[in-house]
Amino acid sequence: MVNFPSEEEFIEMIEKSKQKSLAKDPIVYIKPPVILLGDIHGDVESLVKGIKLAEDENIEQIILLGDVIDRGEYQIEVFLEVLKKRENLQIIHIRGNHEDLSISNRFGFIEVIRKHFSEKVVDKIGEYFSSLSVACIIEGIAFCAHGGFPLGIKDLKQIRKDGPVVENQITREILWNDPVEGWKNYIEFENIDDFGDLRIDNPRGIGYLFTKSQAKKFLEEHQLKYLIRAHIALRSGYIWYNDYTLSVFSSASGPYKGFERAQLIINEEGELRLKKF
Ligand SMILES: [Mn+2]
Repeated sequence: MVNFPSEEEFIEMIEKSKQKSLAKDPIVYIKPPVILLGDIHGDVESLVKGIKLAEDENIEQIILLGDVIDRGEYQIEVFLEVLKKRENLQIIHIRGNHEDLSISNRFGFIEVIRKHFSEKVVDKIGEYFSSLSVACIIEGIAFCAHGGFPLGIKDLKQIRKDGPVVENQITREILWNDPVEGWKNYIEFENIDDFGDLRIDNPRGIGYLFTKSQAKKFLEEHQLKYLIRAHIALRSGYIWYNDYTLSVFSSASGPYKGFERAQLIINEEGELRLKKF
């Protein structure tokens, strides 16, 4: 347990980090090298270790693919660590479906915040969530987001940031969509590779499922090769669903004890390397 900051200090830290995010567009465009981490879900050790590995590799840009909070044992600690590291490192914190007051109110984070701090901090956290970019494009290489891409989107300029509770349909899809392969053990599909233009509701209740061919089409339209996302708990730390879609998971304690967390390194040449840690 770390010493928590005072309410005033905490609000100031969140505000500073929020200002950094506000300066960024809804989609952040970068060039490699970069290191990416998937869901952290309150596992402070995985966060610290994942960032340390980036520093060891001399890679300055770090993408957190969202869901840093909720579920795990160290909610405030993880959030503080993200804020602190963002002061000096180039950390792009992409919004996950848990970076939303309605979700984090149900899965642990806001409850523990309320034990230690007032409603002012909760409001400030909501502002921080709203400030976050929702996707990152590694130029010529990958579309990175927590869940996926919005089905049927014509122009990426339609992608916007959203409020403390995500309500925009496009943003909801980016934060919640899943590859259909991730659900194939749970639901029966006639043809997993191609639904055509059918919209299959995500069994999570928000967003849709997308197929390999839909991912391929989206990536080709934007001259990208890979969709890199998180959002699904993976015992193996990562999984390639097909040639285009990769999921990374970086939490290994609390509800995910025993999981093999992973991170993705993309070097200057745009080559992908997955590393368990
Ligand atoms: Mn998620």
